[in-house]
Amino acid sequence: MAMSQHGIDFTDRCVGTILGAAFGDALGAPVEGWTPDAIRNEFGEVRDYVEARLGAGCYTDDTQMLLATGRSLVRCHGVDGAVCASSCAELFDPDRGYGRSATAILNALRDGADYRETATMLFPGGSFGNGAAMRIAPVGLLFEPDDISDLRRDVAEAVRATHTHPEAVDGAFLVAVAVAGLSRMADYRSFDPVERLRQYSSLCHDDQMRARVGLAADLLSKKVKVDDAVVQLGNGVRTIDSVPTALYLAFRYIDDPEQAIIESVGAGGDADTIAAMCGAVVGAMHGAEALPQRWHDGLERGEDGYDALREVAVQLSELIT
Ligand code: RVK
Ligand code: MG
Ligand code: MG
Repeated sequence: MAMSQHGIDFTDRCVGTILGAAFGDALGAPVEGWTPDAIRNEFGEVRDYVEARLGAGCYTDDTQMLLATGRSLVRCHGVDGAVCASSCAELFDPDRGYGRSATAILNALRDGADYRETATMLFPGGSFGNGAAMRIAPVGLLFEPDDISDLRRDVAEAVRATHTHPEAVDGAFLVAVAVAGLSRMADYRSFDPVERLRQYSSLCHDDQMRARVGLAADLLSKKVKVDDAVVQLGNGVRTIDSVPTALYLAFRYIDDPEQAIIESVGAGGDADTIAAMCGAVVGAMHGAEALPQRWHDGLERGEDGYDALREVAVQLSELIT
């Protein structure tokens, strides 16, 4: 067991980050695009993997890109934008449900395009989708929270091939900051989630992101009902409509990682991605051992499945310890 200077099992936190994302993705995928009401009527709560197009327990583009990003960090001992891009392009399986712009860019990268020129291929201002935030957690693991001066630059470089829009970069940066901080924190009771969200809000460069993360802090401090908070925060594929929601749910249920992920799936809309981002954050805080055994057992196996995700997480922890 690798104990970090903070007296925690940092390896388990890294595995919790990666698997938390994968579990959220695989749990949310079958209800991606559903309304919260439709999910409630069909399942009550989604507590387990259910059958879907790819099969029960199968993950989507979120985890595929996160795994590719993690592997590139291990290969380069840190962020190299070109390698992040080529690693994502290598693993790219269009069947896993990628966004429109992401698909076009990954195909172009496979055909040899320069990763510094692809982000605006489809949308002139770049994509504001949450595809940067959904895959960035491994980068957060590499940073000590009291030394994040280079984190924004590394995040931007890691996602540069697909996302340069300030909203998308803000979202990825906040997920990485949350993972950096919580993966090193001994006890979830040692921080004030409302204060933390306010701090995240102040880190945003994009005005809309700053406002939406501020709203998440307000809703948490006023103890607004979760369903109402999700309506106000959004559940869409746009970064402003999903990253603040995922952070809100992670902090609202920071004492209960299983419920945090279940509630994120229940938010509907971009459920796989909201639950993946929330899963990375609560997994960073609680570690893999704290996540339900049935989710470990049911996740897809195979070359890039459960064991591969664990392996890259352990390798990431070894870059630090
Ligand atoms: C399918 C107009 C824009 C836009 C812009 C819209 C997977 C487009 C994952 C685009 C995640 C979609 C998600 C996704 C991750 C983005 N103007 N519309 N400037 N920017 N959009 O292609 O990796 O589910 O409709 O960049 O960010 O599970 O198709 O992909 O939910 O957002 O996709 O944006 O998406 P992309 P991404
Ligand atoms: Mg997905
Ligand atoms: Mg999604």
